[in-house]
Amino acid sequence: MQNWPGLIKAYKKWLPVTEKTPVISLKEGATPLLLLESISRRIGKGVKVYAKYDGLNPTGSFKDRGMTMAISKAKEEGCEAVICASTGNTSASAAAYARRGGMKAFVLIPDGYVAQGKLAQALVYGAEVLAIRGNFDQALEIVQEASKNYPLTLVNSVNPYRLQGQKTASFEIIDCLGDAPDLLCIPMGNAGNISAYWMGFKEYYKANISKKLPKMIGFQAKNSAPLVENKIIENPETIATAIRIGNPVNKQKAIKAKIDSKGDFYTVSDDEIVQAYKILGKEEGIFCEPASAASVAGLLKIKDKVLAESTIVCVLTGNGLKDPECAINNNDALFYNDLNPNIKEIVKIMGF
Ligand code: AN7
Repeated sequence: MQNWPGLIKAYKKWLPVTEKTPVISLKEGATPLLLLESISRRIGKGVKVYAKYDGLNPTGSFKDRGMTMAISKAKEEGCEAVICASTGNTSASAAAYARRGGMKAFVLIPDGYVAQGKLAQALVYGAEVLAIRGNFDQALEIVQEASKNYPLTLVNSVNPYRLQGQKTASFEIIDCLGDAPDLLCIPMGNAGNISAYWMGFKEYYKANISKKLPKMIGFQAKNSAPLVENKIIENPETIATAIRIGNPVNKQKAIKAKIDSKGDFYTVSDDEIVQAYKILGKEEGIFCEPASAASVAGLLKIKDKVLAESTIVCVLTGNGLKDPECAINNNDALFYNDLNPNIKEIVKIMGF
């Protein structure tokens, strides 16, 4: 859409904003819903699988949907500084929107476990980056405490405006498909996004804009799966650093979404994530980050449970460019280097 105004303006009657709310936007939202032919073929049974490619938001992740709302409301309330803990994407998004709104951004990250692209963004967007010797869960405890005691607005997904903004992804899916899908496959970290999607689906359903509600299928990485194992994981580990989270703050909301939608939660191994990541890249032309590939990896894993003729949406939460190290280390490409600049040698390698 050429004159897309950003999601707050596009969906304002569904959002807690008024004429007085200063809209801080980078024209986020309106991301593509792409048919995945290769993945659909792998599932078979006449199933149609789509990707909601939210890695095409302005800072490269779905966090921008929540951040335009959280930062606009913070600005409306006179806030001068925001704070968040982050595995990377929240910090990039918070920094971009806070700075655009003329506010300071303090971001706490687990030192050594944030993908390079995300760290680069937080730095360039002008955040004050505080890397701790600890994991995301510890960082979140600190920012929750700090925001209680100091003039700082917390913009993690405990901030209700975050989920309000993020629910618009469900609206876009229904606006595009004409109804809700049968299954919504989504990676879970802090489980804010699955909760937000469920809220969005319910709102359109209640307003009779959609005729059905999807089953919410959440996926976590195998050694970072507190929601599947139903316990806090003290030392979560996974290649998908975005979802390396052991104690999700939106646990109760996510469990309710699962139960109310008759959905389910599953784990996927790092190998399964990398497998899906590669398929998306080389067969679909879609470069997402490993955490995002967890939704497709999970769907492939549970394909025998999928009903014939279903419509399925997998949420691709972040852009592949966020994590170049993962890309360089996990691909099946033929890469010849240190070649002589000689046409005969070059075409010989090409097989001519
Ligand atoms: C690409 O940036 O928690 O279940 O601090 O970056 O709503 O937490 C990121 C989470 C999925 C999980 N995919 O979403 C952070 C952070 C990507 C992510 C998730 C994240 P939630």
